[in-house]
Amino acid sequence: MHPDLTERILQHLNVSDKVDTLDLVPIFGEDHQKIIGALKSIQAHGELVLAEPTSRKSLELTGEGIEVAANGSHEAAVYNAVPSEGIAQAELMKSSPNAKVGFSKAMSQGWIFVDKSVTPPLVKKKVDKIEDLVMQNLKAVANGNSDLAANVVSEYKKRKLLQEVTTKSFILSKGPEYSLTLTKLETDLTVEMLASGLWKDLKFKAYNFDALGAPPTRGHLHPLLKVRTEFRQIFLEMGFSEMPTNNYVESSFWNFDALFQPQQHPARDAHDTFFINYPSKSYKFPQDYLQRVKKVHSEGGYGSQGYGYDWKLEEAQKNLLRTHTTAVSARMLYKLANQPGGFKPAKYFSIDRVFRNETLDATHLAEFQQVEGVIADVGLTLGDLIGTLYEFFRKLGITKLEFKPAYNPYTEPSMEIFCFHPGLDKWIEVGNSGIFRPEMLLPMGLPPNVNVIAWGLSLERPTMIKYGINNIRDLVGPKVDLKMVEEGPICRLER
Ligand code: FB9
Repeated sequence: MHPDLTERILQHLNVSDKVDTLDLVPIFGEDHQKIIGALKSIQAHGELVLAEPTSRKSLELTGEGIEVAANGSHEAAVYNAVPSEGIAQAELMKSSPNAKVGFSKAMSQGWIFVDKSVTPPLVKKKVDKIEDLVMQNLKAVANGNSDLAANVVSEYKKRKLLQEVTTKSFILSKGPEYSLTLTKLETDLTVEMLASGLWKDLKFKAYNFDALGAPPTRGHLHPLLKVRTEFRQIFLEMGFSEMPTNNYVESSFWNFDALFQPQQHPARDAHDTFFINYPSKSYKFPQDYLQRVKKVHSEGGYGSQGYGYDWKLEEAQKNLLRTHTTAVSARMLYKLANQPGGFKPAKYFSIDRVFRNETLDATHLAEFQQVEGVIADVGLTLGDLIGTLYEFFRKLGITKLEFKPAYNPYTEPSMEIFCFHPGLDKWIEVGNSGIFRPEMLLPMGLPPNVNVIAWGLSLERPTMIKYGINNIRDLVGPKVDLKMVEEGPICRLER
């Protein structure tokens, strides 16, 4: 807005009682929107001006009308395309984009005719020259001075050369606080103004309650944490309690031996597991339980033949970064079996980091967050596990599941879980599951009629799918774009 436009409006009202803002356009040589902006600025200073809304209808050229005003009517174009010797109608139709309309108008004007005395019939000129009134009339309208007859306006509107527009404007007149100049509006009420009483003579800018505040700088939750919250909510809704997973360092005993995973199993090799140099060993184990674990590995028991190898304490003492949260599940189940008052059914879950010395690729790092659910109760069956999985994944918006037999050292039977993901429109692996083996549960002291069903999945895979991230390094690690964290939408897993 031109800075003195407000004063020009005030000065204009000093010499004329009323004026329509639209009539100021040619006077000020300014766009109507700029004049309205200046009016709003004046109104913010008080009732200097009264502005009564009004509107007026006016004619305006359409896009096609502007084209005709510049280049002539369609009928004139067709007339000018007819050579002195005449032209076949089909040829004439190709002469201009609107030749069809132009031909019928030129015929009705008597500018051209079809000579059927020759073969083929030819379109010929009927008059030597024409006056293109349509072009002249539209030019007049474009210049703002037209008093076209009503029937002409109606015809041009029908031909979509003219359109009627309603323009809103304001009739301005002096307000009760009229003045030739604008007094500066104060934006801050200061202590000095109050103390001196100066505030009484000042004008203050109206407070804009609709103004948006500056977005406060604040923290943003990482997508993994948003998805973790959703998973946690699902488990809590299903009556599960969260396990204490605040120990990344674990002994081989709890991570492997307690799960009946033999000491020579390849997963226990340094190629797959991160062993800790310091402190390299754990020494505190429940001795009676440890002896039962040693026995079931080396000699068998509880109906199992065991693995028949020389189980070594030193191997079990080795400290490592836990390779799965099932190590925590083992600790919790041992506790459940030996709590005061004896075993009671329980449902546990965990969501936390696990570490594997794996080959890194676009979707795998040396660590991931494992999600695990565990249910311990009398007489649980594979059907209970399958039913629980259907309910768990239903809460993730997944209803089509398939199960594939699999192998885990600590569960039998075991199943890989697949789902048809509607968003990806394909079957994908979504986890692993099984029933913990008796060789794991009975040495803990759990009653023989108690079964424990469990399943696991990762947090990264659903997060990457949910947030459309293809490379794990765009989700976690030093190369993550913090804008992704800041702008990531809230997480609704079921949608
Ligand atoms: O998370 C996995 N896939 C997945 C999960 C959810 C999802 O989106 C939800 C539908 C909305 C999409 C995909 N997987 C398990 C399958 C694969 O991604 C797999 O390639 C990677 N697996 C990890 C381990 O790989 C070394 C995912 C991780 C995994 C695998 C098994 C368990 C836990 C995590 C387990 C277990 C278990 C079994 C029995 C008893 C107790 C625990």
